[in-house]
Amino acid sequence: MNRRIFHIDLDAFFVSVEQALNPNLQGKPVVVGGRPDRRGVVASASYEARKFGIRAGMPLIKGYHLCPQAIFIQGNFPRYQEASDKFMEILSDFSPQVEPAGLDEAYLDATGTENIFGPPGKLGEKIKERIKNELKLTASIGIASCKVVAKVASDFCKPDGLLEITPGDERSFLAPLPVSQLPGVGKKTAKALKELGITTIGELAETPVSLLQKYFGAPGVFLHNYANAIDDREVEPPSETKSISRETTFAEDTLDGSFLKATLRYLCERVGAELRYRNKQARCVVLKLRYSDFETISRQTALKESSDSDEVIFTTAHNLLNKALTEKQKLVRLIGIGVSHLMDSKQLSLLDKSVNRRELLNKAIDRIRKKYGFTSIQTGRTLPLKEILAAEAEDY
Ligand code: TTP
Ligand code: MG
Repeated sequence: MNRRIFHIDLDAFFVSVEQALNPNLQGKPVVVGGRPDRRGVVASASYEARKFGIRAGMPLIKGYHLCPQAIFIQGNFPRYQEASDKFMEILSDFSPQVEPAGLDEAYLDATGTENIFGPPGKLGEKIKERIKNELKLTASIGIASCKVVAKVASDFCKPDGLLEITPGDERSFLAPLPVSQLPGVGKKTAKALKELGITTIGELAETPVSLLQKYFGAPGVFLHNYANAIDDREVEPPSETKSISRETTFAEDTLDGSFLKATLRYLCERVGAELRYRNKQARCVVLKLRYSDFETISRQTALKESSDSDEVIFTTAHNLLNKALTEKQKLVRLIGIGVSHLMDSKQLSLLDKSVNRRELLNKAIDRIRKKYGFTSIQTGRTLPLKEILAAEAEDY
């Protein structure tokens, strides 16, 4: 049976979210990435800005030279995360087979849903309409019998497009397009292919697979298959998270106990926030250390009761750290913390007021961080990390 796979990608995502919130930005050249007099690159450019040649990944200053009248904005990641969550929720109303492929893109398998939603083109229109009404955003949708063709089709019909490739037409749709349109063909591969005299996907499809394998190794087989619209990858909804971890490598190896402790605290808070975001509790805490000679150890403790509390994770991890530091007196290059054996959060006992207060405090901190960024609020114990956090905030 012919599969009906959708690739849905939001148009000029970061910029469009800003435009939806601020109508003054609509219809104008807008760039999200930061102020042009600062170091940094363009994250997203409105289609009006693209007319001037501005592209994602370009230094902001170059964008400014191409279009000085463009409006440059810093951007606000939590807003994009929120829009992304709502986008995925809308898609999940149409099929249980939804695979997020990025913040603003997903595959959806609609095979066999005609009885409910009508033909694929109609379903595509419905999805676009809901995204438009509920998020004030436009999406482009490609529909085909396999992932790779659906993705090329959604790129091809941008912005605000809908393109269905009829079964049997896949190869002829791909053939005239430049090889750079094929997922997996970056600048380097496109250049190497050009040296072999291959510039279109059709030419790539005709090239013997043995030759592509000789030049590109195993990826050569994928290139050949994709160019011929051969792609049997399934749409795979994300599997249940089994563990959550955060780690950091130091600029300089260290044995400074208070610095290690503060870093550990920071990482535990990140892990705790992620647990609560996912409505999970953990039964096991794992500490990872890599020493300057690259020896790597991990030590773990099972918790008596499952928890999502920063405090519990940190206290457990700190005990593990102290033990590890007395075992070995070697400079530390990397520290990491993970939690595993996850289960869905249960209602905490109302009788245990101290647990409940901590829970409320963690929730309040999460809300502030969601709004203003993770580093907007620091507990006393991560204060020695001020410099690292400031650098991280700037990178963002
Ligand atoms: P894309 O879907 O590649 O780009 P886009 O949505 O801005 O534009 P379009 O799809 O219409 O071509 O990426 C989605 C978001 O990911 C984008 O809005 C910002 C972010 N992003 C970066 O931060 N840096 C990048 O280099 C790219 C390509 C995207
Ligand atoms: Mg996009």
